[in-house]
Amino acid sequence: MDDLTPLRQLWLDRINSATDPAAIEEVRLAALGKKGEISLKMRELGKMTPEERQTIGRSLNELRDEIDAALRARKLSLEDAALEARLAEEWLDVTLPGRPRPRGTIHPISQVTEEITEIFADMGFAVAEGPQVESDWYNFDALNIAPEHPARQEHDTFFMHREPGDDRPPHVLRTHTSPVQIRAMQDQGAPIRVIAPGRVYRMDMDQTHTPMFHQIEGLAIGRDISMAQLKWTLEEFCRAFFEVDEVELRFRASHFPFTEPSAEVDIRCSWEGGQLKVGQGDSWLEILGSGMVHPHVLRSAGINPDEWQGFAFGIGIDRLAMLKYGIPDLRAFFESDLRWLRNYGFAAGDTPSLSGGLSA
Ligand code: 2U9
Repeated sequence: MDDLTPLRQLWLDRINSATDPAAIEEVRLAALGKKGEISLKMRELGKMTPEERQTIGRSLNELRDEIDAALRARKLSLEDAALEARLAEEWLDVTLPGRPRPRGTIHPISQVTEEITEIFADMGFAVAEGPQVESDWYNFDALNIAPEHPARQEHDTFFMHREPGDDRPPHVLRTHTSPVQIRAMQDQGAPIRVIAPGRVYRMDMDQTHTPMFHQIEGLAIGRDISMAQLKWTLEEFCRAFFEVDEVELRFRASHFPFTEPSAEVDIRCSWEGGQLKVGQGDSWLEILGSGMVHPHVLRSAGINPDEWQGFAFGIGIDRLAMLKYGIPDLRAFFESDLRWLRNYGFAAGDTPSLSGGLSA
């Protein structure tokens, strides 16, 4: 045990051959761990004479310290080398041009749907959804539109295919979102306050019609809900939607099978310089239809009309989007023209909110 030089060389070689931190740890345990070679040798000192213990003990202590220092130094140098390698691999050229802005935009119809939904949600209306393929009962009968009613033809309905010999009435592509409110009343009963935004379908195609378009309908049923509350609700909606302090609405008597009385609603506006200004001027612009829900409709949805009453309204989203954002051509909404979408689309993340600004 007198000459520790070969042992020293052996461990220093092993340390230098270790190429990663795990190998270093392995060498440390084999040399200096509880059962490591150097530790075992130190334990043997106990069996030696005091003279031997003094000389060999000192040499062993020196060797242990040297191996320990070599292990630490090797570990540090391996870590430095690993860091260098990572830095070399992950270098970044900060002089490169920035990434282009994401090109996707929010479609104006999605934006306007969100805006309208936000306004009514703020007034306590929950959002309801339902199927786009409906039975004729939900789309027509429940809404007081009898089979022979001319409204069935007026709606230019798309009928779904039935197998030959299947004489059941065909399903239809819903012509309005009203079936959603029928289902909501059946599910939740009264009182109820919901809005139903979504796609609707009518077989119509010209400058002002597309076979698929978007509606948002509202329904509020309570014990004594009246036309007065309908008027206030719609005024609040228009103020918020058109982002003006004052609006004036005009209710014109109309007829819909599902409401009685019924009214079409116009808003005071001006078209000065070809630009729509809401709340001032001498023109009137029709913006929606509304009325008190017909007792037959309430009864169809399982609600007793002697106990409950309320209002409903229907808004064409596409037309409102055109009016608010000065979009001249309805059909462009559905042509997927990227230049049009870049021009009229909204930045992703600009979620409309009443506190943060609807269209800001
Ligand atoms: C239930 C009861 C009544 C919804 C209503 C209108 C009047 C209306 C049009 C607006 C523009 C359709 O997209 S549009 O062409 N809608 O004029 N909609 S009252 O009445 C309902 C709905 C559901 C259960």
